[in-house]
Amino acid sequence: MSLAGGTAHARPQLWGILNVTPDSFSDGGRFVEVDAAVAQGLRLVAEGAGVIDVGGESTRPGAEPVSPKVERERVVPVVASLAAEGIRVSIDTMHAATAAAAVDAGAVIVNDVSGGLHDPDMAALVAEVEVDFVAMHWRGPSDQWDAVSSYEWAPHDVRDELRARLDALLEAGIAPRRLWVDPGLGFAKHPEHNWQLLAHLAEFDVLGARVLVGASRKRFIGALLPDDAPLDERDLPTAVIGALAAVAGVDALRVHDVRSSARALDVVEAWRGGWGGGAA
Ligand code: PMM
Repeated sequence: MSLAGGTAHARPQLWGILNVTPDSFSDGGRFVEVDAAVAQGLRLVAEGAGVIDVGGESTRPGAEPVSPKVERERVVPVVASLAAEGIRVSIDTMHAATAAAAVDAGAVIVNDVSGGLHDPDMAALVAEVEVDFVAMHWRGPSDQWDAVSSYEWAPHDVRDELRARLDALLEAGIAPRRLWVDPGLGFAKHPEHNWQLLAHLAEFDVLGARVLVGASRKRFIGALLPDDAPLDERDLPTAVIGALAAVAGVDALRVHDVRSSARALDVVEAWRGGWGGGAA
């Protein structure tokens, strides 16, 4: 990530979210489910996603945990089909066994919301298979959030905790160029923490890793809207956040609605006279 307001930004990559959970593709049998997921992944790529982030376990507060076996059965056929189409696939999992199966099926990024803390085998696995690794800021599962969501100053606390994570991941043998960080918006964070993190994304520059931000449709965005606003009304504020994060120099945005975020990045590009900050 380059310095906020600096000149050498590349256009952030859009990572399209593909949740392969029964509630996201509810009707029909297994094949319909896989086909629908693959079709959705292809659609997101057509709209501008450079990566498809496939997840088989919801991390939302109150969601039922699934076994790594069920998670694998959900995601592997989808990962394999998308990878076979030449798409860069990320696997969103906290389980090393799921990550291993997904990488076998063609995934090139492991996105772990626990940053390798949940599964003690994760870091060694990622080091061995030599793929990119997203270390998201995490303070534990959602049933513990009440007890762990206080911060002295979120941007510094999160930065320092991510630095400790990166040290451990490097120690486990993951190459520095493979590492990404993510502030983990909404994970053990109150709305004000999320906004503070977004307003101070440049704090993460010092970590020397690429930065991914996942604000898409999160509850703290919903808090800006009327109570009865449907979920997709969060896409416009999500895209605005993406534009501002792009100006701050982030490397990737994880979003549900790729189309609106791609348009927002087009605006940033036009405004700046092209990525790299050419003269107006
Ligand atoms: N958020 C969710 C799931 N996975 N991964 C990363 N790296 N960053 C995030 O912010 C993140 C994530 C939860 O959101 P969803 O339920 O909308 O997928």
